[in-house]
Amino acid sequence: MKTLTRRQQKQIKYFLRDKVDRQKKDEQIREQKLPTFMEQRQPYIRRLARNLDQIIIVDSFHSPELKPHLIDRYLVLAEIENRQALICLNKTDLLENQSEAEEIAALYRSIGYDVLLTSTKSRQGIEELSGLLQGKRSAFAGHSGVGKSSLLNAVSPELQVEVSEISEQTNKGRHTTTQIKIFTLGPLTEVIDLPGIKVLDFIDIHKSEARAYYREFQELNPFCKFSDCLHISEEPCAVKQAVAEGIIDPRRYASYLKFVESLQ
Ligand SMILES: Nc1nc2c(ncn2[C@@H]2O[C@H](COP(=O)(O)OP(=O)(O)OP(=O)(O)O)[C@@H](O)[C@H]2O)c(=O)[nH]1
Ligand SMILES: [Mg+2]
Ligand SMILES: [Zn+2]
Repeated sequence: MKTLTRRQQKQIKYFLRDKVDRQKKDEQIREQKLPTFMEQRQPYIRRLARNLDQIIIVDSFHSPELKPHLIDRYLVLAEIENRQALICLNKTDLLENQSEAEEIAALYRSIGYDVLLTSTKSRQGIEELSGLLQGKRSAFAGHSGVGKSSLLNAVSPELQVEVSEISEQTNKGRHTTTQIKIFTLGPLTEVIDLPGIKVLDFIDIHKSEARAYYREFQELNPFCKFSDCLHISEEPCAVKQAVAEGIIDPRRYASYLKFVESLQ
């Protein structure tokens, strides 16, 4: 018999796991227990978000590279859970040209999100970040190595949160924070440091719902010809028209298409 490659073995393993999951899902649907099934499979940040005042979405310039599509997925999460989001673009000291930071900050501000440009090295934005934490429960979310724990240390050095260097080979973080850690900074101020997460699944969201979670699409959605327009191939489409006219940024539209593709 031909021996299977490791890749094939892995594929089979995933397939079986999927199959078990599918059978379980069918059973749950039959027994009307779908919400429980979905709930158990939510990424923990979704469940945590409900107990937060704000989600601080951290990303970094160059090391590791900025991942705008991941920022957008975190924003979707904030929209679904109806939480305040603060985008924190860190490591501005690594930029040769600050206009790169200003440009991406302007994009998100134009949609209506708060954006802070920070650096734990030059301390840009740290006082402001500290101010925005006061009186709230916030969690720092983002992929590994972007500087979530370092930002906490910059705000409150006495916390002495563990951080480590980016891997030189991969230019990625080393998953230094492995557990959720809650710190109390004042009587009403709590901050939560999260392990790096770069995969955010939305198993309970249907493709047709995606358009509700891209904030700048919301006011255009009713003007598409079809009330359930996905803004992909339907015509006429108010969102596609807004992209063509430069009202919606093509990067956000591309990220939306990728997001829809990733859904059921
Ligand atoms: N140049 C520069 N480096 C930074 C900055 N902030 C953090 N770093 C460095 O980035 C590396 C990773 O920082 P961490 O704080 O451990 O990152 P993290 O997001 O907590 O990573 P995980 O815990 O793995 O999710 C460390 O070497 C930090 O010194 C910054 O503003 N500028
Ligand atoms: Mg960390
Ligand atoms: Zn449309």
